Amino acid sequence: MSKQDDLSKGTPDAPESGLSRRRFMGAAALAGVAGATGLGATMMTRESFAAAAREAKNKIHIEPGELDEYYGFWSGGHQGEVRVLGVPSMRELMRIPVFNIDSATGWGITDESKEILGRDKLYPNGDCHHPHVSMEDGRYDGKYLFINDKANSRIARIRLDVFKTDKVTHIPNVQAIHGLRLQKVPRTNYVFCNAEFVIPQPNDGSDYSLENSYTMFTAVDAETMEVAWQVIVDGNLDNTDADYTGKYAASTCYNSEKAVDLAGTMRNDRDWVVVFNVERIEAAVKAGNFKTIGDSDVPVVDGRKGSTVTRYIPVPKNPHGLNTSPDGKYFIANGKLSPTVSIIAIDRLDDLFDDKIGDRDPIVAEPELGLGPLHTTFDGRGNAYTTLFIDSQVAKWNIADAIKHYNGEDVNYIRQKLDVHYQPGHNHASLTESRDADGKWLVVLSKFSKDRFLPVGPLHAENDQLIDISGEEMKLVHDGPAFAEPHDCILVRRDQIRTKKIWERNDPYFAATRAMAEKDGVNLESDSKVIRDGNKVRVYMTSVAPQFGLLEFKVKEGDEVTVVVTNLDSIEDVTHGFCMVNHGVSMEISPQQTASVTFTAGKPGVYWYYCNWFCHALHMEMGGRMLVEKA
Ligand code: CUK
Ligand code: CUA
Ligand code: CA
Repeated sequence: MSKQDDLSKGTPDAPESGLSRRRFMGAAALAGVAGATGLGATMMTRESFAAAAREAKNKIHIEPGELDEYYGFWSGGHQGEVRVLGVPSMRELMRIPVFNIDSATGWGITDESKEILGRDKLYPNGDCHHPHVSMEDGRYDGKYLFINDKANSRIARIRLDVFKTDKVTHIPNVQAIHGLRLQKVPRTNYVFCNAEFVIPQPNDGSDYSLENSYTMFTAVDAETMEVAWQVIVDGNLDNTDADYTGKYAASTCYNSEKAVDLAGTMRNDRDWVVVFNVERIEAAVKAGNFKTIGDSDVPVVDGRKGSTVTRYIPVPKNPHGLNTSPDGKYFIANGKLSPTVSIIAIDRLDDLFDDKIGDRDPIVAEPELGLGPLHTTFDGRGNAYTTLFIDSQVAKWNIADAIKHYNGEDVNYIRQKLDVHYQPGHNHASLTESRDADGKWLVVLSKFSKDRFLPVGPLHAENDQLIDISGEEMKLVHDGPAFAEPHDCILVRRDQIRTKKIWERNDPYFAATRAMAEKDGVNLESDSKVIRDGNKVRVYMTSVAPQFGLLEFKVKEGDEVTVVVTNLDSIEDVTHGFCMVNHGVSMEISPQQTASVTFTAGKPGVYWYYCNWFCHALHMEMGGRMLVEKA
């Protein structure tokens, strides 16, 4: 057994069986991929590993009552939400429902959330991958978090003052928004969205041929959340990132073949990175060089090969992640089926667009890292960290040395390879998408946990591992089980997020409900009353722990009942709930918040409503009765 194998068990005390599983996984994942790399990895002895791990573990122990240094925002994958963790403790702080329906807060149940989700398209599911925090001059400004929904071709925005989703945009003309990144400079004016699948244009059943099928790159205005423009591309689109000048964004394409079967998507030796010239696209839109499709009025610019607004840089087949280095110099495309990553010099892109250099000339290195490179992240000290899905490792490597090696110098650019458990997708270092990349912590999001946790049946947790990268060597310090399936996360310094402790009464989140109350002559801050309007009944009530403003109200069977609750408590943490028994109705009303929910009154009889957020010693007593009469 080699030292490398020995360490593959992760901790010195891990059972022997871990090794055979590990080998099995590696072999299974390898099937269909040829070639292997034998690049040298840093070796550690059992003793030095244990000592280093002990030292690093002390750093992640946050004493009870103490606060973490970073907010971590995790995507919830096909579970549809965003999760907030404290880093380095990895304690879960909050969940923010986005594309899912949430029983606790009433997301997807309340009138306010249905309005945001779009009443005509209330999908019960989502598939989010890429959470990103808005920026000002390449630094997180802590205003918004944006995230994609691959399942239903949407993007969402979360307000980071209240940690609530406030906008959802359905992207027209495309299917499956996957890659999502933000413009970094001068600020996040655009949210860039990659649509993954090619579809007929228009997709109305008149034509199913692949010749007329394509996909698009979409820019959404970050403030209005309206679609600004779209660009038709050749091939498909996977991941994307933007540069630090505001001029370029780049996306990987794994399906240049436009295939609809697995073998077909691997036919070409090279696919490409598409580079988008934002200025030229804006100019084309301004000059009217666009079309519209179907009933959408979004300007669609043609960016297929030969267009002036895009360039296609050939890279080894089926690339995946696309990451911009925090010094602003490089786009890095991760090889997936190739053991390499392609380093693209951003300062050569002007020449590429002016046709002064060839389409492969922006590539300044293609270092070989190991099997299945998926995503790369950075420490701000010139090193990059790339996940190797098939090898179940993170490779730490030096960018400058990789470029020297590419130019023929005899240097080793690999700094260390660390085993992770197992099959990592994304990895993400603290502040890495900004100029402030500080190289302290690395989160590796592993798809398989195998034997790392107590068994819970056939469905396993995933494993988000925390690694200390502040020193020369990477040190694994924490295993964090996660429910399906956080592709990606982002770590933001805690002082970059400024939250409200209680709601402000004039918050736009419930402005529409306030307008409705004003029309009914109701003062939300003081009134509890019932307004009948044909078969619609609006029930307004206040809540002050431990009482609702109304102990009972009467409606008729089949009435459309809207209950509006305003929480007049202004003490931090005193959140009330409103749950109407046997009506599928539940919602959160936090201090100084107004929330409303609409439902159909059931069969005649008595129905209790109660507060379902624990608010007071007499919380159990906080309730009332809806009396439903015969219609
Ligand atoms: S993708 Cu999932 S591991 Cu959607 Cu960012 Cu690479
Ligand atoms: Cu109000 Cu519990
Ligand atoms: Ca391909």
